Amino acid sequence: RRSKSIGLPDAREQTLVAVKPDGVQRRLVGQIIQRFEQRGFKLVSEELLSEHYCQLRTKPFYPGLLRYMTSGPVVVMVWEGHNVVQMSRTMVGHTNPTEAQSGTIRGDFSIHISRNVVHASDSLEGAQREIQLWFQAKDLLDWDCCDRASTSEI
Ligand code: IDP
Repeated sequence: RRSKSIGLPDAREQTLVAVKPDGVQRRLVGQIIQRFEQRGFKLVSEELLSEHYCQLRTKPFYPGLLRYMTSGPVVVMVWEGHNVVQMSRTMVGHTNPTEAQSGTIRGDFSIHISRNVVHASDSLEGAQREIQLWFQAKDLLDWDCCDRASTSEI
């Protein structure tokens, strides 16, 4: 059953929040997002999903997949590091949560293939295509962790 909106007058007001470099480097992104979620704010962002999943458009589950993926906002990120494509897939786990091992994200947090909580690109080429789809080059930063930079450089 769909819940009724209580209709607060300014409930559609939007703001932009950024986690600044020290917040990112101190691994606080998750905790900061959690504060906004717990306070009751709603995360809103754009949808490019039909393009994202265009290779699956002939599959019988595609209409349902699009309905699922556009049912609310998604949080899209680019993570960087040695072997990150393959290792993210390992961390995310099998597409079907029934097959996903405990300890993987899908294995720990999901039970059905059509609600498997997270996406990670499946190849270097796929990652390149998806990153270009969601981000402009200017959105992607080349940065050194503060652990390695001397404070006099900042
Ligand atoms: P992946 O997400 O593990 O890379 P893909 O085969 O690329 O797997 O499928 C993309 C998404 O489509 C899956 O994560 C899942 O949400 C959905 N999906 C895949 N196969 C099925 C299916 O048989 N039924 C329902 N949804 C599916």
